[in-house]
Amino acid sequence: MYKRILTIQDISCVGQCSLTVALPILSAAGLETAILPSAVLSNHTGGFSGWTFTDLTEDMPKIRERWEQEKITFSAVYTGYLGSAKQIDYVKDIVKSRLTDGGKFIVDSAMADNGKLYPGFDGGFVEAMKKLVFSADIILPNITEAALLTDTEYKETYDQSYTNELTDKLLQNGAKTIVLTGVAYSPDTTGVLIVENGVRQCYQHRKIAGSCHGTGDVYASAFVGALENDFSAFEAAKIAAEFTVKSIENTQGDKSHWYGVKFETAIPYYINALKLS
Ligand code: PXL
Repeated sequence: MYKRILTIQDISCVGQCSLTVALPILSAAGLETAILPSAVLSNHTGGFSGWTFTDLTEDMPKIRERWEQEKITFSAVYTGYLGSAKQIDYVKDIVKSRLTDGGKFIVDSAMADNGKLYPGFDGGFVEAMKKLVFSADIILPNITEAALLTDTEYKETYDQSYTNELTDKLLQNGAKTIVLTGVAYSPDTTGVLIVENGVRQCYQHRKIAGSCHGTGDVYASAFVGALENDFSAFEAAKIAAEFTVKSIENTQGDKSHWYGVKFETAIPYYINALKLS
């Protein structure tokens, strides 16, 4: 079956995040990709001095109604950065109405990193995001988001007992499959912790110095692309990790490219890893 998936996140016109990352990666994964933009920004909010923000919340129910009339459905729905807490109810309506039976609902709770919420988000948004995350089939929080979603203290350095606490609390609250990102037990490694069918598995890989913007979106998109090519969550998490590391490596040393990663350069690797070439 030719899969059509829907991704709901913002258009940051410049900055290599959200839809400008998700669309090319999901296309490379051989998936027809429909979009629902949550907002349009001139550029992302992570490091530029300002940005425009056009909220598209009220377009969402109108678009859903049109899709209902056209009988358009999706074999997966993948959400990222959302523009307002109100959108979360609209997204839930879309999933309920347009996701095919057995289709996966994947949520990247893109709202925070490095212990801080992104500009424009507050506690009310976190509470709303909990509703979305705990209704999803698969979630991809980073450590900061997992701490916020479980009302747990954020820690910069930690061991396995902390990441087990986070994933246990996520499961207790209703999470099903968890891909916890940015799990770094030592200064020079990082990785992901996957909880799938009650089994916890960690995939650690080399860490590249410095923080990179947009890697969460590259990672989540590559993960969804692999998952929808029938890889398990663990295999998809590994492929996405290697693709993201290569993208970061290919960006290192170019100071003018501080705002995102050159994931385009690693797309041939990704297609090969998915065995599509
Ligand atoms: O990469 C996450 C993201 C998505 N969209 C916008 C952002 C960010 C992170 O800062 O600002 C607009």
